Amino acid sequence: MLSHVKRLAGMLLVTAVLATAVSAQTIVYSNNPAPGDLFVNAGPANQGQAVGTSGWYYNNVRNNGVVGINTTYPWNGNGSVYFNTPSGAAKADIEYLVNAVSVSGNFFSAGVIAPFSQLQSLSYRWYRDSSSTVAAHFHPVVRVLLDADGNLLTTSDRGGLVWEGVYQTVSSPWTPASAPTNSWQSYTVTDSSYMWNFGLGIGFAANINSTPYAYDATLAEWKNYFPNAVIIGFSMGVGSGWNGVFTGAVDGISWTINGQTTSFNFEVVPEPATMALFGLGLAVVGGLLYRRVA
Ligand SMILES: [Ca+2]
Ligand SMILES: [Ca+2]
Ligand SMILES: [Ca+2]
Repeated sequence: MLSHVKRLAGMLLVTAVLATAVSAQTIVYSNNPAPGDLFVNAGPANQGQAVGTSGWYYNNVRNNGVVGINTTYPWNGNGSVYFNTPSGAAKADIEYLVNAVSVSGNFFSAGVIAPFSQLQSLSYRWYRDSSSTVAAHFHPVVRVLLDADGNLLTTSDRGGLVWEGVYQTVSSPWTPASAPTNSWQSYTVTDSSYMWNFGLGIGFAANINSTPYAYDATLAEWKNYFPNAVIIGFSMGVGSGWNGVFTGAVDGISWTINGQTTSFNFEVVPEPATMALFGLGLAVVGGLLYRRVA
């Protein structure tokens, strides 16, 4: 009798420890049960959709771009964020925004995550299916979304910095000409990583340092260039002018700001049948406890 109680207590302790370890990584569930989500917009105007109340949004989707947490390329569980874009102007992103507001169906951040100067690192994982016909260096990018002067009341200085493997000619483990296919790739952006910009009140791919090339400014140089900037979101996505089809996925994004790491795992919401089994399991445990007490 006592041994049973001890064993049960032990199991509960193990469960508690596991729960603590997992909680460092927030799971973002799809809106729909398996096989999950496929958000698509056929029109040319950017459209978005909230992923539950997670703070993540399918966003900037246009020209038959597709994005959704589904089971096509599972990573660390049953799902990941699937992307598919046909050739041309198609685009699809998934973005973490603060107090996001919808403007004609596309979402914009209305809040601040942290001062840009406090961003220490950013990492994510991506997958390129070998069926993709876009140029070999293309893969899902990761972006830091910024308000350059830190004043949210002025919006013409909004934009972001983009990390792309093809520009990491020094630090990349793969040849710039070709992104690996059919396998998950993990990359970490640090102060020495090269990033290029869109928006921020300085145009597209601005050259902010003394070298003639526009794509060789490091994250550290950008932080020095915009000392008052604030982070208003993070973004991952594909497309926009890619000549050819892209099919792939992203998952496992995390960022470290002022010593605090925030991580996400995108998963497909358990099916009702699975939830029923889970409920049955709880009922069995409850029954055992009840009998033990009785
Ligand atoms: Ca996952
Ligand atoms: Ca501003
Ligand atoms: Ca330069």
